Amino acid sequence: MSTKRISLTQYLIEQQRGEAQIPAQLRLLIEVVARACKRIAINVNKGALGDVLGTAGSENVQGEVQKKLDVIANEVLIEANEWGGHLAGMASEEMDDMLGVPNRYPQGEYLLLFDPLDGSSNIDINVSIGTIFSVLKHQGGEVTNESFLQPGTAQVCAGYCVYGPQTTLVLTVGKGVVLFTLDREQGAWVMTEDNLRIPEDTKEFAINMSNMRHWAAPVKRYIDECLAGKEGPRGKDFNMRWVAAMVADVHRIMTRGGIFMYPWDKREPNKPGKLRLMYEANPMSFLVEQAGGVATNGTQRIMEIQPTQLHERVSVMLGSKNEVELVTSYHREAQ
Ligand code: AFP
Repeated sequence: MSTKRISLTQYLIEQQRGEAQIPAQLRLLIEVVARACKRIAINVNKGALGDVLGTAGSENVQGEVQKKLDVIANEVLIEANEWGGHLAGMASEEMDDMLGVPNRYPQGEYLLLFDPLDGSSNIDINVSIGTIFSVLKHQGGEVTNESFLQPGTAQVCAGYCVYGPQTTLVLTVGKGVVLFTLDREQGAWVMTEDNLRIPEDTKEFAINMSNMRHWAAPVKRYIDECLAGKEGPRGKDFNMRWVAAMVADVHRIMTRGGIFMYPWDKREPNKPGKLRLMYEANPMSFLVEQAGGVATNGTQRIMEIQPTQLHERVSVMLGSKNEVELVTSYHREAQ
C-alpha cells in the first residue's frame, strides 16, 4: 500500500486517465453507488434509534419477508441512480422486474444490478451486513429483463460495501481489487488497500454446517477431509467461520483467504442453490478472480454461466484457488 492515501474520487480520476481508461459515465456510476452506500450506512447505523429495524410487512420476489432496511436500501439506490444519465436500467433482489430510467431523465449505457442489503437476517442482531453491486453494459435497444441476462464475464465493474465495525467499499473495474474505508469525519471514501490478493491456500472454510446431511457427496467429502484435520488426508487442521452474510464472509476471504461455499442441497433439489447469480455470485466472483481466487458452481466457472432468468440461483464455491479447485475436482470426479 502506497503511504499516500487517496480518495475514491482521485482513484477514479486516475483510472479514467490511466490503464483502466474507465469512461466518464462509469466513473459517475461508481461515485453515485458509493455515495448511496454512505446513505445506507447512515440508516443501518441508526439501529433501534431510527425506524429501521424489523420487517416491512411485505415479501420480495424470492418470497422472503422484507426487512425495513431492505426496502430503505433499495429505495436509496434507485433514487441515487435514476437521474444521473449513466444508467439504462436497474435490477434488484428486492424488485420482481428491472426498472427503467424515468423518461424525464436521460438514459445512459450501463445496467446496474444489486442486492441492496445482503445478510438481512443479521440486521436485528447487529452483525455485519452489506450491499453488493454489479455493472453491465446495455447492448442497445429497448431495456427489458432480457437486457440483463449477460454472463459474469461481461461485467465491467463489481463491488460491495460492508456495514460492519468499519464501513468498507471493495471495488474492481477489471484491473485488480481496491479497498476503501469510510472516513466518517470527512464523509469520504479513503483508499486503505490498493491491491487485495487472496492467498492460494487456506486453513479456513465457510459453510452452513447445519445443512450437512443435505449436501451432495463431493461437498461432504471435502468438508469431512477438512474436519479430519492433521490426521486426515489434508494433513492440516482447519478453522470454520459462518457470518450468514455473504458480503462479510467474502470480505474475510478477500482480506485473509478462505473458501466460501453455499452449495446445492437436497432440501430443494430443483434449486441449483440459495444464492442469486446476477447480483450476488457474479459480482463476488469477478472480485474474487481479480484478487487471484477462483469461483465455480462445483463444475463450471460461475462467470461463464449464461443466465436465463433475472433472479436465478446458483451453487457457489469461491475463494482460495487451491481449495476451490480441489472441491471442484471432487465434483468433476463424481460426474
Ligand atoms: P438473508 O439476506 O436472507 O439473510 O440471506 C443472506 C444470504 O443470502 C447470504 O448473504 C448468506 O451467505 C446466506 O444467505 C446465509 O444463508 P443461511 O441463513 O441459510 O446460512
